[in-house]
Amino acid sequence: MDMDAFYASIEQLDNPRFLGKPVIVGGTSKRGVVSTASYEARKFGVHSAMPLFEARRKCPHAVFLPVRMGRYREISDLVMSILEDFSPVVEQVSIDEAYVDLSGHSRRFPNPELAGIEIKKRVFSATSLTCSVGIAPNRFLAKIASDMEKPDGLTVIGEEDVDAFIRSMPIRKVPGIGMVTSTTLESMGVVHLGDIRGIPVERLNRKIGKFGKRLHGLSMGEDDSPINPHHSAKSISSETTLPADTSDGQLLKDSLFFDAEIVGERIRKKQLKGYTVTLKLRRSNFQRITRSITLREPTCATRVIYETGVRLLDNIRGTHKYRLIGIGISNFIDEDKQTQLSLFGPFQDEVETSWENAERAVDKIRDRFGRNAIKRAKFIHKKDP
Ligand code: TTP
Ligand code: MG
Repeated sequence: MDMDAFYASIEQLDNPRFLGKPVIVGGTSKRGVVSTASYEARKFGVHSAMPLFEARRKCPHAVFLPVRMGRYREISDLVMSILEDFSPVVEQVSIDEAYVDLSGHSRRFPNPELAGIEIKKRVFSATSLTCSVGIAPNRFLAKIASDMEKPDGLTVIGEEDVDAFIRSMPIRKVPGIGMVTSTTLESMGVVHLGDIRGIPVERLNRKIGKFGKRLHGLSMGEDDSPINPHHSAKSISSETTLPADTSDGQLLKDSLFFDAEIVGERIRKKQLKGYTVTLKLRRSNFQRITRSITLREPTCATRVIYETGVRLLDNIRGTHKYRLIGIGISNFIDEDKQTQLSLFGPFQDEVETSWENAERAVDKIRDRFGRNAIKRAKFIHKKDP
């Protein structure tokens, strides 16, 4: 299941005067990129990840709106909870997309198509938003099916359709195949996914790396990757396009702190802890840089996430100017499964968990009284004590 034009549809829902109009979500500054565009705006060639200035050129009469993450997450949680009524095995893979394992529910849903219809109905009645559903014998085919009749689609690929489907599937539309790989494959005479079957796996591996083996399996309709409800999020991250390119360490760190707080709040809410902190930067020439550190102890503390980000930043910053900075955490474990004790002994452990507890208390205060009810002293301005 994948929601249609997710952020843009929510904006249209909350502001009915935008219904039927091109809506482009992605911040209002000149410097950002498009998060998503309503289907009305897509007709003009606007799409996710396009620089906003280009979107403005293609569709000057569109409504441009900033991202309201909190609101989108609220609706996302509602949709995900509906999916959980259909099966306990739900794997959320992004804010608006999830896999639902209906196998083993053949008594409740003897006809999978009816389950799809029911999911769409329930999502619509709870949110007034449409989604697209793909039903298939495996994960890979379900993903493709969900995309085929967007928006408001429902596509079923039955066992008996798989072969014909794979033969007619253009190779460049296969998820995971980028421009480079599809060009390589096309130079080998591959037009459809089915054409892969005739190529020996070793040759594929030589040409396109280890994805070759998996692709060969997919071309035979084989994909045994399970739907794993515990892999719901593989990473949590937040990033900010700065108001102007800067090499100022303090400005970069303040921006980093803001994103670390968002990441910290989200990981605590999900009751996870993560081992790996990743810093993401984009230089003024758009060059991307990412650096990671894997911690000895998993964390959910904003402070630890932030300080790890600062360590990474100090290692690479130099005199370059940056236009974007962000931070993420990955490599999760469930908080309550955490049994391993600190390698540094009780003292370090106490310091760390006391911060986590303090931050959890801050989360509760903000939930109840709003974001600005409590903040770090360093962010209190003199004129606003
Ligand atoms: P998608 O499901 O890829 O896109 P969508 O829901 O807007 O449109 P559709 O599925 O109908 O094609 O992504 C879900 C949301 O994630 C999207 O509304 C905005 C956000 N997003 C970004 O912020 N940046 C991106 O590059 C992409 C692809 C999505
Ligand atoms: Mg979507």
